[in-house]
Parts: sequence; C-alpha cells; structure tokens
Amino acid sequence: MTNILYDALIAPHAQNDGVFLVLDDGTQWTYRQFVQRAAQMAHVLHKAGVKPGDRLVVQGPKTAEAIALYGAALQTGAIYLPLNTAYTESEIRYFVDDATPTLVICDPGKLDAMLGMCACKVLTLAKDSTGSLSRAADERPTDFDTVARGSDDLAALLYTSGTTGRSKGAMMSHRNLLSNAVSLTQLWQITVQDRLIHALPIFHTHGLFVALNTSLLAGAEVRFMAGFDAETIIAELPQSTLIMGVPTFYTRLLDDARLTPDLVATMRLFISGSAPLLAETHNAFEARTGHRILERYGMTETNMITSNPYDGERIAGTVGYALPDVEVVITIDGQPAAAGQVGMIEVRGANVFQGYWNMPEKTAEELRDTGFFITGDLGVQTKDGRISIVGRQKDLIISGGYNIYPKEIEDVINDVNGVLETAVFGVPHADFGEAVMAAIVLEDPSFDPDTIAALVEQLLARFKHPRRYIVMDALPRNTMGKVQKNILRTAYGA
Ligand code: MLC
Ligand code: AMP
Repeated sequence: MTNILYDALIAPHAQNDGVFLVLDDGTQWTYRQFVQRAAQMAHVLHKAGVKPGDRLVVQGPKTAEAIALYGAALQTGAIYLPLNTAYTESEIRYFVDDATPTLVICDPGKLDAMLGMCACKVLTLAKDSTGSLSRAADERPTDFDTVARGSDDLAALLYTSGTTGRSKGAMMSHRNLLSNAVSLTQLWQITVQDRLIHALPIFHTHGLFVALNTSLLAGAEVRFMAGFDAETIIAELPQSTLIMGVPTFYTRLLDDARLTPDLVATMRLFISGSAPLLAETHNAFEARTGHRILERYGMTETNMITSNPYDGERIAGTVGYALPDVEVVITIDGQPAAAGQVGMIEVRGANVFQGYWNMPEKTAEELRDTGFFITGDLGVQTKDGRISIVGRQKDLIISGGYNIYPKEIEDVINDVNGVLETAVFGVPHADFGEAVMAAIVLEDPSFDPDTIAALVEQLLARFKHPRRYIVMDALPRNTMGKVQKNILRTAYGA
C-alpha cells in the first residue's frame, strides 16, 4: 500500500543509522530511531481513534518528539494541524471549532484550557519530552502498518490569517508537499552530506515543510534548535553547511562581530524567505562572509513558488525564477502583463493547495478555475522570468516572518466600547522588518486607551500586539472614504 509522503520522506530511513536530529543538549536521534518513534506514536494516534482524514491538532514545544509526531500523523493518514505556540486561548478555540479534530496534542501547561474547549481527546507533550503522549508511545511496538494515502489526500491543514479577519485553513495534499520537497531538494542540491541549522518554528510552512521535508528527503543531518538563538548559531556555523531563515536571522547575525568568512568556511548555502530581504542586508552579508544569500518566495497556500538560482546569479531584491514545476504569471485585471509591468502574482502547479477548509466561497475568490492561485502579492517579471516582489495588494504586515492581518486586530479593538474606529498598519522595524501600530479614534475622549491594550493582550498572540497605540481625532481618508494607511505609515514610520 502506498502513502505518498510517508513512503518518500520516512520509510526509506527505516534501516538508516545516520544522524537525523542533533538537539540543544547534544542528544542525537538517528533516522532509524526517528522512524521507530514515529511508529510508536502512530499506534497511540490509532488507539485514540484517529482515522485517515481526521484532524490532529498540535500545539507544543519544538522537540524531536514533535517531529516524530508529524511522522506519525503522516503514517496514520491523519491531517496534521500545527498551531503557533503564541496563540491565545481565544485564537485556539476558533481553530479547534473550525477544524473539529479527533485528537489534540498540547503542552501539559495548556491541558486544562484545551480540555475546556475541545470535545475530543487531549494528550500532552512537554518540552522535556514527558507527557501522556510520550508515556503511551513508550509502551507501543516500533513498527506500524502504514495507512495508504494518495496524491490528493490531505496531509496538513495550515491556518493562515485572512484579509477578512478570520483565519483560513489551507488544505495541503500529499502531492502539494512532496512536489515542493522534491523541487527544492534538487534545486538547492541538498544531500546526505548536508548539516542544516534549524532554528525556525515548526508550525509554519518554512520550518516544517521547506526545512524538514527537504532534509528528510535527502537524509541530511539537522541541528535542531528549540528556537532562534544567535549565540548557538554562531557556535554551530563551523560544523554546518546550510541554514534557512527569515531576514531577521541575517540582520541579527550581522550584528555579531564573530560573523566572518572563517566562521562560515564549511557553509555552502544561506537561504532567506517568508519576508522581504533588504538589498542592504544581502550586500552586507556578502561583504562580511563572501556568501550571497539565496532568497526564495513562498506562501502557506502554495509552498515555495520561486527561488534565486543555486548556480546562477542571485540578485538582491529579487526572488528569482519560478520553480521547475511551477507556473507564475503576473496579471493586470486578470490578463497577463508584459515584462516590466507591475501586476498580481498568480501561481499554478502541483504545489498549489486544495482550497480553504470549510470556505468554498473564499477558495473560489482566490483560486481560479484555471488552477491559478491569486497570491495578493504584487510583482514584476523580466523577459527571462526573474521575479521581484514590489508590494502587496493584501493588507498584510510581516513581522519577523509572521504574517499579521490588520483586520484581525482592528476587529478586536473596534469591539471595545469607547472606540469609534481603528486603523492597524505596519512601519519599518530594524529587527522584525515591520512592526505593528494602531491608530485609534475614541468615541469618548476620557476613555483610557490602556484598556484596549489589555484586551488585545488577552485575545491575540504577542507578535500581533501593536507596539504603539496612537489616539487621533480622525483617521486620514481619501475622497472615496478609504482609510489612507500610507499616510499613517509615513507619519509614524520614522
Ligand atoms: C517574537 N516577538 C515578535 C516576533 N517574534 N514580535 C513581532 N514579530 C515577531 N516575529 C515578540 C516576543 O514575543 C517578545 O515579546 C519580543 O517580540 C521580542 O522577542 P525576541 O526574543 O526578540 O524574539 P525571538 O523569540 O528571538 O523571535 C524572533 C524570530 C521569530 C524572528 C526568531 O519571530 C521567528 O522565528 N520567526 C520566524 C517566523 C516564521 O517561521 N515564518 C514563516 C511563516 S511561513 P515580549 O515583549 O514579550 O518580550 C511563510 C511562507 C514562506 O511565510 O514563504 O516561508
Ligand atoms: P504566509 O501566508 O505566512 O505563508 O506568508 C506568505 C507571504 O509572505 C507571501 O504572500 C509574501 O507576501 C511573503 N513572502 C514570502 N517570501 C517572501 C520574500 N522572499 N519576499 C517578500 N515577501 C515574501
């Protein structure tokens, strides 16, 4: 029986005694150990009633056990649904209600809250790899009859915030994930000789699929860090060959005087994505290390779309060419634009998702009948197909690689009694690329704006919190009545 992703990424390692994960405390997991642990966890999922196509919600620490759980989800045919560890109870409640999981795995500290909001079974997985999931897995056999899954079956559901303020679950099939993993592994020449520094979270496309699926496919070694820490990365660079990060990784590394050509002598590739890499950062990095960062472009709904070349010229400020099995068109009013003209980036290929969970109308709005997905990013293409992103049509802030949709924050603030209206916008930020700001018009001038911050803190993840609240008499509007966020950005962006 075939299971598209499991057979490609995990099954080949059943007898592989090469190192897969190297953890912060120096512990190593071989590939064989990983396969066996995934099988033990697959038994636990099966016993908990997880059937093919059921959703498995996971909100927990970044550990080797969590990766085994991802493997177990694939092996049992479950739909893996990872959640940002920063999400609040109110945010999680929405995802759980929408996705109706059969099983939730969470940190023991969140158990009571999860039990309070989930109708399903809840198991725990702690930072130190204890918890009810691990305990149950210890008792189980180290092999499991892999459940068959075809190309179109769903492997993952990744929630991505939307311009309407409500998060949408992007349905990723086995084919979506495998096609991208194969393309990227080939394009970036990832092999068993590689050692990847993995400092990204594992609840988003970048850290989970781009970094881990490619490593699994190639059988590479992964220095699996619990989170970003510049000190540890500096220590690991001399033993490593590859790193994938958001631009903040590179600006933070540049702040360290120890970043020199000698330090990175074994490194062959630095990859950046999830947010725009400033040409200034690209150039400074080359001047300091001799390496030209390879910038690529992607989205939750599409996996990776374009990449600068491995062997050819990596040009700062561009995201390179469409991946070999991906089509990109730039459109103006739905029609193909000429080279050099700015338009909407649309994408089609085996990488493009299956639609939004429970949201057929949203899917129809963004995914054309022709198979092209409308990204919301504005771009321009040269005659030979090199793409640059020049802006976004969607109202989106990207902070340290996390997407923040202003509407979601505006909705929370507008609900406060005493607030008339709000405009949330992004301003340049040296560390995170962009930072969130909120301009508020109060109904009652004596109202204490601190009440707003308190509510936002309760309802929204920390990275979405406005860094500043600006009380205004009125929001700037154009003649059509539309709020001019560009004016706010200019006024408060310095
Ligand atoms: C942390 N904070 C953030 C933040 N990350 N605030 C805004 N934006 C962020 N990205 C908060 C913390 O809670 C803390 O709050 C304060 O800011 C300072 O935190 P820090 O210690 O400096 O942050 P750190 O833990 O070092 O995290 C920064 C980071 C992290 C850049 C390493 O955010 C990160 O790993 N980002 C990667 C996100 C990612 O994987 N994106 C990929 C999405 S997939 P306080 O006030 O409580 O101290 C995708 C598709 C594609 O986009 O193309 O890849
Ligand atoms: P997400 O929805 O979290 O997957 O974020 C996807 C968005 O991140 C894209 O639509 C782009 O706006 C942005 N993005 C990803 N990679 C890049 C990049 N290299 N340059 C600019 N923006 C990027």
